[in-house]
Amino acid sequence: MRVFQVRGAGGTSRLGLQSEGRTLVLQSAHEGVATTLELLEAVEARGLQPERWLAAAEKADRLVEVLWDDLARGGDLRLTVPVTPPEVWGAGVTYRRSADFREEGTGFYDRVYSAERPELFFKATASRCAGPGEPIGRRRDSRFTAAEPEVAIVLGRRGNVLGYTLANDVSAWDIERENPLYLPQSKVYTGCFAFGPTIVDPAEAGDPYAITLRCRVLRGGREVFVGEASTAQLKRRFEELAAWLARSNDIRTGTVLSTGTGIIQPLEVGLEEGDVVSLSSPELGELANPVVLV
Ligand code: DO4
Ligand code: MG
Repeated sequence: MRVFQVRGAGGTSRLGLQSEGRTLVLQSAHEGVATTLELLEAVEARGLQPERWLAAAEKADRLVEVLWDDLARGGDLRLTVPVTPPEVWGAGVTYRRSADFREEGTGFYDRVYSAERPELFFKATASRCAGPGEPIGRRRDSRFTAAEPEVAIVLGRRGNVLGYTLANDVSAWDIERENPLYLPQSKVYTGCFAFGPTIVDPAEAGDPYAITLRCRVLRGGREVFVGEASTAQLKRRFEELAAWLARSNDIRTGTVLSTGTGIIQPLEVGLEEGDVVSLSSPELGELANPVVLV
């Protein structure tokens, strides 16, 4: 099963589900569930079973079948973030390529790549997140900002993995390179994180270490960068990253942890206003976002 959220004219987010080839959108709350976060919380707090809830909601006429392509095109109902996250965190230097690119003789990046403790950083609040088609930001004081295409995991309150999604940990690399103490400013700002289009549950995702990702940067419709990676190249396990995040740190159901990039955009092709960053994965779907200056 995959879950997503849509937003209509009223601006509130509503739950949608993809199951057995059908795309369904919830019309009104059923058993206290109207959003993805409420669904995940009900699963964790009261043992709600999504398949049974779905069957009951259908019987109660709370769901309407729609076409995924209509949602993706964005009419009256358009896709938004697949969950409104209590917090978003990032893991860094989890792929050799990211360590090699970032390392400049400091030793920090190489050391964290092979250390027992991973790099984890606070990434975003819900208001800084973009869903499918929504704008991502390039800071006005950054000359080189890059897309960081990643697999993100959605967590339960014990750090358990509830699902997988595509993510873009958009980052101002020039600010990070100037001084590692500037990392929070390179990572956290308006429109710094995109994710979606859906959350794929572990049963449907298959082998989480065989997820492939492709990133294209389009400028005026022309492709100026394309890169690929696979979670087969990930140095750490998803559960390991989640367990470190949950150490001495209460996390809430629906917390998103983006697990690091294996795709490095070349320094000559930083993001510009009007670019579109398009991520795709046969396992996780497609996520495209236009770039705006913030
Ligand atoms: O160490 C800086 C951030 C690394 C990162 O975000 C990544 O490797 O994806
Ligand atoms: Mg990253």
